[in-house]
Formats: sequence, structure tokens, C-alpha cells
Amino acid sequence: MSFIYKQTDLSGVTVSDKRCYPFNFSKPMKPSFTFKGFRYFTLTFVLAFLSLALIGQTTHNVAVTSNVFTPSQLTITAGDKVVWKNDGGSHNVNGTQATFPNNPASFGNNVGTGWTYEFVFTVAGTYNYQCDPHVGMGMIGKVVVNPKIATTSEEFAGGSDHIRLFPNPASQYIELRIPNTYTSIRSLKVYSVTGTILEEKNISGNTESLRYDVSKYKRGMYFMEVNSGVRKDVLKFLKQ
Ligand SMILES: [Cu+2]
Repeated sequence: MSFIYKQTDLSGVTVSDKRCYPFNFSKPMKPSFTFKGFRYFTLTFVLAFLSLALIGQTTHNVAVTSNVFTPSQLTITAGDKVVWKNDGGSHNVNGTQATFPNNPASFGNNVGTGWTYEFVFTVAGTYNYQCDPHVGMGMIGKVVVNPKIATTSEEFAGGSDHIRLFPNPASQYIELRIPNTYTSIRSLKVYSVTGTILEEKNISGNTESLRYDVSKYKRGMYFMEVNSGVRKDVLKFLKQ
């Protein structure tokens, strides 16, 4: 699979306009490793890394030692795994709703020595937990789970439950086609490829489509994060 790619630098000047093969590293590289080629290569890696960072599961480790969880507070993303490893003493992890009624889900294990316990947090929210034998000595912990950011774009979006951007590339405006599985769109953010927030907009009211003015942007690639309150989507668009 190949695309005709018009690549511009950050000031909007076209630096290459050629057929290229994204994510296909089996194609031999051109022998002349030019500056232009280097820029394209760098951009490909940045995008590949960003995609992985947005969809990948991360594992967070908590050491369980004498009367302390280290770190005692974690901020993670829904879908991430937390692994507690008991390195000494008789302890447990108790994050049950019986003990903490406000926890969005129950987790935990039994008191013992030398264990490893893991839990995947799929529901966003704030979770408290404790070690039952040592709660009186302050052996408590907290996990803050942020909502998962779904990654969608024209290439990756398969189902009809994804927001789509038309036209893409765009020159004057871009329209967000919003599936009816979304009750509302609360806000959107536009990022440069380097992750700088260029605009943040709050949206009110239910809508099936939204027009976003892109005429102010230089030519190039951008990311739009659409927050509906229950989920976030990150979409890629090209300004031409
Ligand atoms: Cu303990």
C-alpha cells in the first residue's frame, strides 16, 4: 500500500511530493540519505510512537515493603495494569468496595508473604486501597485512573462509531461527522505534531456535525482531540 504524500515543513513550504510507504520498513532506503528524507523519516517515527503511546497498555509497579506502598499514589490510564510486589513482610492489597464503597471496582488479595498481585483498571475513577494489618500505621494507597484515549484516523477508523473528519486534507474548514453513539461533544483540542496545544474549544449542545475553521493553520499535519465526556478520540488531519 502506498500514498502520494505531500509533505510540508512547519512554515508550510512543500519539501517533498512523492510516493512513499509508511510503516513499511522492508522497502530499501534510498542510498542518498538527504535532509528531506531524514525529515520524513523522523515524522514517521514520531507518528508511530504517538500511536503506540496512545493505544498501548502500560504496566505500573508498586513495591510492597514494611508498612508502605511505593509509590503510594499512581495516576494511570484505563486499561493499564498495576503490579504490586511484596518484597518483605506479611501484607495485602485491599481495594474492595466493601472497604471503600466509592471505588469504581473491587480489587485486592489476601494477607501473606512473598506474593505478586496484579490488576487491570478498566473503569476510570479514583481507587483507594489499604494493607489490612498495617492500615493503622498508614499503609494506604491510591490509584487515579484517567479515561482511555481512543486513537482513530481516516486510516485506522473501521467502525461507524468513530468520529470522522471531512474533508481531509482540508483548506478552509473541517467538518466533524459525529456518530449518534455520542450523546454530546464537550470540547476539542488541536495539537501540533510536536504536541503543542494550538486551540482548545468548549462545545455546548447536541450535534451531528461541527465545522471547525482550519484556515488559520499553516500547511501540515495536526491532531484533534475530541472529548465527549465519556471518551476521547484523537484524529489526525492535514491542512493543505
Ligand atoms: Cu502491610
